Amino acid sequence: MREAKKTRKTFETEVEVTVSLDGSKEVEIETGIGFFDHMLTLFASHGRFGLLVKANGDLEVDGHHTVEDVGIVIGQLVKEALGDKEQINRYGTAYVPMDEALGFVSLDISGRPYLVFDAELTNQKLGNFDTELVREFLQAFSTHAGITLHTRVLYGINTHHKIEAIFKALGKAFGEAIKINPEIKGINSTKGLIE
Ligand SMILES: [Mn+2]
Repeated sequence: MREAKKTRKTFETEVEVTVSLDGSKEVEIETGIGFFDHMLTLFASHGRFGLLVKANGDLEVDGHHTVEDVGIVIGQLVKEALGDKEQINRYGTAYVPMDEALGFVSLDISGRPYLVFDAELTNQKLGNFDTELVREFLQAFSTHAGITLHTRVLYGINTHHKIEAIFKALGKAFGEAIKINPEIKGINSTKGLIE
């Protein structure tokens, strides 16, 4: 069963996360940042994996540490849960529309962290969430999971819709990439290893 959990505590945040790629599909997110909870719920639900997140961060400063640290821990646990990555598709790509906005994500569970982020988010704040933190989350997640992650909002007007399209596409692409494919013998790499 591909599952991992941990608690990470610093002077800025305390983050408790469980990632379950095969077992429970339960999703429960509580970070103190409503919009971020909404996005993580979309990510896990559309990725068809279980995700429990409880974060208690220094929101009196702003949401930065909380969002970044949740991204770090989810990334670390995804990497741990995937183990040697045997028989996974490895790649996932998705376009997802959200009303007038179109989001795109293409990712490779390559062991090589890289983020390409191309989205114009005009509204700077959604509730107590700073929209520039979308990039921070994806950077932390891709770095610690070892994922090459490209995302783009092709067009759109409403910032909430644009970000929602990104997170839904992230879920769909990730769900595809982690899926066990019986046609793949061993590791899906001509090198024979994905670190
Ligand atoms: Mn929404």
